[in-house]
Amino acid sequence: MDFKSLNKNIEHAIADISEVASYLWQKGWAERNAGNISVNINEFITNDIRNLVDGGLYPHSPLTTPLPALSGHYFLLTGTGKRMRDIARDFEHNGLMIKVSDDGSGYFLIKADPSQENLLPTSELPSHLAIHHQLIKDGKRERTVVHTHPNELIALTHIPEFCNQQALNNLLWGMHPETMVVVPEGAGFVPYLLTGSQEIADATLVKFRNHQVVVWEKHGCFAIGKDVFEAFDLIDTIAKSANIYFQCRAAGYQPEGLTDDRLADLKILSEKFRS
Ligand code: 2HA
Ligand code: ZN
Repeated sequence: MDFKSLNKNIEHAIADISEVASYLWQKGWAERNAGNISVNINEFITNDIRNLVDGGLYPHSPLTTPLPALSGHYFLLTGTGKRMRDIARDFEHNGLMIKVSDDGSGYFLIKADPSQENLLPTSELPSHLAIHHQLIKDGKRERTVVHTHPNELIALTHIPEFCNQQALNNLLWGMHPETMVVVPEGAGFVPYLLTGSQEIADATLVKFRNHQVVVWEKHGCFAIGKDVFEAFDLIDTIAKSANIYFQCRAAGYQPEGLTDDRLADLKILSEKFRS
């Protein structure tokens, strides 16, 4: 099944994933198979293509936690063990579609090329689906989740002082005016937990109630957006702040940062942009 030919919306969603996958690789945030992307494409599955897609369903895999609000929803996902740089040039051999079962207890696989037996969903599927489930339950507009390994953010969480959400955000906001404008609620911080586990998915989910971007200690970060570009921009913005901090430190000084008054003005500005 040629995913791109299903309809224009799905074709665009795949082109967007591929473009952001190439940014992640170029940024140096996607070593080997690092990172993963998911997009809820349910609104793009029209009745005329539903039968076609459902004709290609593979056996059902159970979910650890049932996700009733995602019942029958379709997703585009990057494949486990696949390289971002390969996803960028060929989504259909490095990514796949899933459909959550009608009772939300599991999911079916849909592959562009069914002979690819090793093509399975990202190892971070529990976190991705838990976030999508909450977005739908809460009536939010975001439909994409991006996970990547930005060196500068990982490096910050190797400094015990910044393994604290308030201290981390004070630093990120203080390094660059744009960060307060783009991420006024700050980044959520999840202390170190085993990658791919339900525990890290649950801890991440709690943070996405009040944040658009979440940093995982000594691992990387997750962001949500209405499209993959919005999610990428959030990560790019906080990573830039972290970079500025390290550039100052590498040049031999402690950066001054923005004062509380300046940050308060920027917060007002961000509210104006959002209203
Ligand atoms: O896809 O990034 O967190 C590999 C990972 C796991
Ligand atoms: Zn990761």
